[in-house]
Amino acid sequence: MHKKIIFLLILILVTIQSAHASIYLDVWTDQYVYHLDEPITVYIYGTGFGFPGPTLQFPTSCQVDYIMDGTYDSFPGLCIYIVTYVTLPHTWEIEHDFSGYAPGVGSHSISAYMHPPHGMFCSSETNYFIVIPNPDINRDGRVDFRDVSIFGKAWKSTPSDENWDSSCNLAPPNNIIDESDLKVIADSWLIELEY
Ligand SMILES: [Ca+2]
Repeated sequence: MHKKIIFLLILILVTIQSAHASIYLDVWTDQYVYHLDEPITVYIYGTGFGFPGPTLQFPTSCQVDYIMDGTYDSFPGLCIYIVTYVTLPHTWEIEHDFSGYAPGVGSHSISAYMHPPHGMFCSSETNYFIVIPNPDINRDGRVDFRDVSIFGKAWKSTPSDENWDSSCNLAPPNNIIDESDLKVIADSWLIELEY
């Protein structure tokens, strides 16, 4: 009888662990290509919570987060999303705050992270997005002659020149404002951007 109870306890523990181990987080961004400083919305889709059931509710809670380029900022409210009641599976939508970590031009990785206890047996997808230079130099939401006017003042300058303007260095890393930078503007001529 005693052995039977121990067996049942072990069975319950194994079942709980198996259920936890099935938690899976898929993560992606609302766009694949961003201009520099453009807002990023992160989506995290959680499945397989199992125990304690398909609905997560108070006092049980979980904390889901994302890690960009391996950089995790735990500052409260920056990119942490605490859930006390949700029907699962569920998609979390989180705005990326650039004051924590501003991704520069290039390719970036993003993965999801769920804090313990639910995250103890959690696995996450890693996804990617790219950031390209922003030809909207004056950030007024439109690539037009106003940007070309600013660009013209920095023409053929290098970082040691007085008229150097890093916001015109659109095709790094050559560090001279030249035809390659002008091509970035030309390729985006009259496009409209939201910030
Ligand atoms: Ca502009």
